[in-house]
Amino acid sequence: MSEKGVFQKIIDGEIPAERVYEDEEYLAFKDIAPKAPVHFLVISKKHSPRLDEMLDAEGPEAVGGLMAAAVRTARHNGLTDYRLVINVGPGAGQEVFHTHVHILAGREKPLPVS
Ligand code: D5M
Repeated sequence: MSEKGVFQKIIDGEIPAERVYEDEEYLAFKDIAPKAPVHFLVISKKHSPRLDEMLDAEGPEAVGGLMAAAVRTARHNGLTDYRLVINVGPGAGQEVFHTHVHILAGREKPLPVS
């Protein structure tokens, strides 16, 4: 069995995170190294390493569900204008292999995340 990843440890409460949204299926928390004044990460509690694998294993509903959770997180935190970023694969800058959506806000043109 593979070692538990950092985001799974956050879900399980084994390492701290500043939670900004949570429901039965999804969790959002502040990025530890923010690239914009507001920088949240949104994850599904059901582990999937990367977005393309999520699509293959769980179907488009899972991908749509994650995006909807990102919008709910933004609304829940009073954001109306923000950028959503998903890095898919190490060549695109993905470092944590638990599919996540970055929410970036508070700067006119948030920088790419990588
Ligand atoms: O983004 C992975 C992101 O995960 C990166 O912006 C840092 C963030 N990160 C890593 N560890 C933590 C913890 N422990 N709390 C909060 N945020 C964290 P990627 O798209 O994979 O490059």
